[in-house]
Amino acid sequence: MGVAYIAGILIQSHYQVSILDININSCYNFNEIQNKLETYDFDVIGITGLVAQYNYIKKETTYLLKSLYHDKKIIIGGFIGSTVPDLLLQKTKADIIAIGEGEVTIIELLKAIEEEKDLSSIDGLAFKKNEEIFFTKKEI
Ligand code: B12
Repeated sequence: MGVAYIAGILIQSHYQVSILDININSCYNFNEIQNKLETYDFDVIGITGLVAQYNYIKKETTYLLKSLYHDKKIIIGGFIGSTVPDLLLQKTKADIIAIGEGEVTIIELLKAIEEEKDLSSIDGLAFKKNEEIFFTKKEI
């Protein structure tokens, strides 16, 4: 449901959104994912998930995505983002983690990425700068 909220607010703000549902129990393999991604044109990749999906997100998804789209920012949100943000930044290829509710955060974040602005004034984020992990103020 989280991803639908995020997609809804993005569409309302005139962004284009494509959703690929790679639930852990579904039968996509990585060739199929790659084939599907090739049909999309995108600037930023958002991932959601639960902590139980950590290995899948860590080992496979972010490494595959970064190898294919090394210049695109990868943002992880959802319960996994809120629960283990520092671990995700250390062990996956994610660039930015959204912590807590994402509706306001995602709009501010995309604007900052577009304008190449610093992320420190956006609440509810964790991100890496020069290999150091920074947390911004919590989302209320
Ligand atoms: C509904 C629900 C379910 C549903 C639907 C799950 C789903 N995949 O959506 C069902 C019944 C299927 C389910 C199953 C399970 N669930 Co459940 N479920 C919930 C519940 C009650 C609500 C989740 C919800 O929809 N919230 C509303 C949405 C709008 O919020 P959201 O997803 O957090 O999204 C917001 C932010 O996180 C953020 N966001 C989300 N994604 C992204 C992405 C980006 C890029 C950005 C920027 C932001 C962002 O923005 C959104 C809007 O603010 C929560 C507990 C709770 N009270 O929150 C547990 C919960 C999420 N479930 C949990 C668990 C453990 C499970 C199961 C593993 C249980 C099991 N043993 O089988 C399975 C996993 C199924 C699966 N493969 O996903 C745990 C997760 C623990 C964790 N830290 O990861 C929770 C927190 C319960 C708990 N307290 O233990 N669950």
